[in-house]
Amino acid sequence: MAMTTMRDVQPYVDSMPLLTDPQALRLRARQDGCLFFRGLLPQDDVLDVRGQVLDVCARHGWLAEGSDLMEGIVHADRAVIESRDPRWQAFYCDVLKLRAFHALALNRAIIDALGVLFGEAVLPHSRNICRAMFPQTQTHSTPPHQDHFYIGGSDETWTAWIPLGDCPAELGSLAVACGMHEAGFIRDVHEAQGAGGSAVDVGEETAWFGGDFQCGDVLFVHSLAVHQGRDNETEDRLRLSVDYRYQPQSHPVRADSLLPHMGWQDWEDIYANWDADDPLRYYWKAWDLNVRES
Ligand SMILES: O=C(O)CCC(=O)C(=O)O
Repeated sequence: MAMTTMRDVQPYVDSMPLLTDPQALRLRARQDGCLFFRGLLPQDDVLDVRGQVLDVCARHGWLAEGSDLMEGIVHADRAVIESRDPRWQAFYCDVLKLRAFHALALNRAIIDALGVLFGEAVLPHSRNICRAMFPQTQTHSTPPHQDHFYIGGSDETWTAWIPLGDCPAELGSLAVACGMHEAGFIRDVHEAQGAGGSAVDVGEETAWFGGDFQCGDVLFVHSLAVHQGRDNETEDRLRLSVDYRYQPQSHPVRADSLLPHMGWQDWEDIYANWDADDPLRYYWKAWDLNVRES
């Protein structure tokens, strides 16, 4: 659905200086329901994934012929929406096979930052997600939602939202409703167009956190924080981003958080062209986890 109107948008506050002060970091996390880190990731690592995902886009005929790959300029009149559309499925299955896409989720800078927040070992879920949002597809912008609705398990689960490259607000970044996480889990959820397909209502008087992202920035969103995708208002640019989820390792985790996103392939399909002894394969099996079916 087109994004909920945001009359009051406050800029994200950079939490980089709090990484050496766990108590202050946890206080901000409790208060804001989100944590923004300017330049947490090395830009080269993010751009490497961007290039590989755009290469998949190009192979699927999504990009303007003759354009610079890294610009992500879409083919005129082409708009593929995240759905069961066979064009989307074919693209997405190829993206999920990219080793670099999964490796970025385990980047030391992310794990270390969340280690400070959790005060214990971090469990990165392996159900990593990539989003590709075409320009002028506002009716399919991600509706306001809480991630706990989809993830279950521990509500101390955090999503890292990472744009694959610079992402000014007009390209369609992510906005977080201030304070809504404090009300707990919202059961009043209705069907809506856009990633996930479900929405919660947010009043127009609600204040939001939002702003421009630079390549390397990371936004962590608590599983009860209400957030929405912003409309991609550019003329011809694809917005690429990833969602990776994390929780304290001692907390219960729902089994499907460790399965490939969408369920269109299994890990053996994804790992087919990876080295047989790649340490990223089934990395979570090295830990004694409290895995629950629901
Ligand atoms: O990138 C988006 O538009 C939505 C990402 C998101 O909110 C999520 O995966 O929970």
